[in-house]
Amino acid sequence: MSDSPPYGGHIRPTVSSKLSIVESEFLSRYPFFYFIMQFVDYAEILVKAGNGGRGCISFRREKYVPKGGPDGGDGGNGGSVIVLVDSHMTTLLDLHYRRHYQAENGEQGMGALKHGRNGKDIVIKVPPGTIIKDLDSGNVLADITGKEQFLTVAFGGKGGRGNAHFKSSTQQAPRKAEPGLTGEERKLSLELKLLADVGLVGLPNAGKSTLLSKLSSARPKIADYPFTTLVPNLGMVNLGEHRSFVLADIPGLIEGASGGKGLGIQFLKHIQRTKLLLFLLDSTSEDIKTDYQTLKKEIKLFDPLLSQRPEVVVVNKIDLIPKVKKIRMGRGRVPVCYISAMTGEGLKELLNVLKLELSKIREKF
Ligand SMILES: Nc1nc2c(ncn2[C@@H]2O[C@H](COP(=O)(O)OP(=O)(O)OP(=O)(O)O)[C@@H](O)[C@H]2O)c(=O)[nH]1
Ligand SMILES: [Mg+2]
Repeated sequence: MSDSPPYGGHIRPTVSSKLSIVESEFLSRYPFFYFIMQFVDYAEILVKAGNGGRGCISFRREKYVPKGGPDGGDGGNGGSVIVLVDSHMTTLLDLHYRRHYQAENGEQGMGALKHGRNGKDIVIKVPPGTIIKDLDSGNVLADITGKEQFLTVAFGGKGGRGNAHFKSSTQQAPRKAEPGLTGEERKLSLELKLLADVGLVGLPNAGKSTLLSKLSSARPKIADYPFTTLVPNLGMVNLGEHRSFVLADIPGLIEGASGGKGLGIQFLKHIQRTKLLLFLLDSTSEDIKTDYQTLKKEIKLFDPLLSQRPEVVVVNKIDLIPKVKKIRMGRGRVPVCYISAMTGEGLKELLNVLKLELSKIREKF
């Protein structure tokens, strides 16, 4: 549980209008894909820092100052490429459309000891939870999680020294200056794994998005058909006493999701970093225990560690059944709540359980 989470209220992926003609045509034919394209969680980019400007060879020439000596200034430094976290972003969509980032070169040094202008840095904004990897070495350079975190991914080349630096007792008129150094160039991959405290897991139509909309100011699409949610949604849930947590709603899972059925398990990585999983079950289903086992199985196949995460089981839609039948989970160790996300029944109790479970986790780590 974070006292000051990196998100503010309701967060939605941004939509870019920069589509190519082919993409626009494709999307007009298959509008379904438009929703998916709004959310991009992987991108590969090429970054190139600016080169340093060369140092200048120049001599002071002034009336009444014979043999004025060397006065060549230094070249400016090349600009660097910096990755900066932007807590308002939730997708790498912008990087999907722009793949090359080149910072400015430094300017050459000039006479009269004038330093060349430094090249401007270029800043690439990414959402919190972005993992940056160097594609050539395979090394992870950073896992950007904080609010104001930044990382220089390619350093600009240093400007060369002008001939004024090379004057010595034996060399009074040096005809030597340094060239600027070349800026770093890197191929990077950026992978987004959203940061949320609690992850909602459920079969399609269980009411995950309804629950998110009731607990936070997020307004995900809700409808009476499976796979309404096509991309993850985040919302901030207020627990009072200056406490809050980020809840993630991801597309529904079905049996065989790990083998690619439905929308597959590609979105599970966005709840991989949560502290707690909230299993949402539909009380009108034939067998809610089987539903729960199906979900657990798919999660385990995706990541065995994720299936061991602390959990809370929530039985939803109790307004639709005449009598609530209590169930036990994990030999009674897993808390079970009974709610109606639609009418709001049981939501207060659920928040209390979540508050308690999150504080237990915080004590542990
Ligand atoms: N009666 C009743 N209906 C509910 C309740 N919660 C959700 N619903 C309805 O169930 C349907 C599915 O709700 P969603 O919130 O879209 O379900 P979801 O789990 O997000 O579904 P996917 O995004 O497709 O995985 C909608 O018609 C909701 O109005 C509830 O507590 N009671
Ligand atoms: Mg949904």
